[in-house]
Amino acid sequence: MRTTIASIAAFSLCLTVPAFAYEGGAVADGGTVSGTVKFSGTAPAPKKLDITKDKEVCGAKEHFDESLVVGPNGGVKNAVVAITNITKGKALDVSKGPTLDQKGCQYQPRVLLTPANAPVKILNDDGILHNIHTFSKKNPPVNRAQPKFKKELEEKFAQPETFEVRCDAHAWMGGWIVVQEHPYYVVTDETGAFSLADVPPGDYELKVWHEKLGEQTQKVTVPAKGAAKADFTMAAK
Ligand SMILES: [Cu+2]
Repeated sequence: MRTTIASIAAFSLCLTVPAFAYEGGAVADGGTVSGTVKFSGTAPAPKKLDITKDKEVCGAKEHFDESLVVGPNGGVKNAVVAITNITKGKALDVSKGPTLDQKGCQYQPRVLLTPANAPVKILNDDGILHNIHTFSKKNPPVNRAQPKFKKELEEKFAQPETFEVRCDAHAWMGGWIVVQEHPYYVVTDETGAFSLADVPPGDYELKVWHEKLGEQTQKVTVPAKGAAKADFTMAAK
């Protein structure tokens, strides 16, 4: 009898454990991982986008395809670098989420990181109708009109996932949301550089993801209070 109850209890526990188990707390002797994501070869010239609607607002400045932005030094902007196999480290703050701004008929930023379950603020700065449409699979898809009088919406995403965001009103508008299960995620800047801090010493797998260039992984060892380097080179697919 006792065994049966214990088995049931253990089974119930399994069901309630989230898909991602991560324990946040104080980090002793944390180190850093930093590096760059570079493009291999000659980057294509940025393509100008056709602004076909709401030209008085959306056409106030020229728009270029941002799905691959390579800086003068060959750095890839908007790549996401994350540790894939970390179960313990600094806390993930879910009380405050990031802001996704629809400004000039463009998503700013193009690639948004958010902790799972954090409130994501979605702003409409343009005074025209936008429609936030997520192509998520693990999280219920969001498809909400945001008329000009609706300056702010809020959404939460419970499941770690990377998915595209599109605007049904403006075909050229596109972006990405990356939902994090832990804090060790970062987006590269215009030089392709990234840095992750307060990483507990240990052996990890580091993954880079880019919307056009795909994924790569490499192993990295973070020494206590030390610095590990990891550089990626990505080619057009
Ligand atoms: Cu729009």
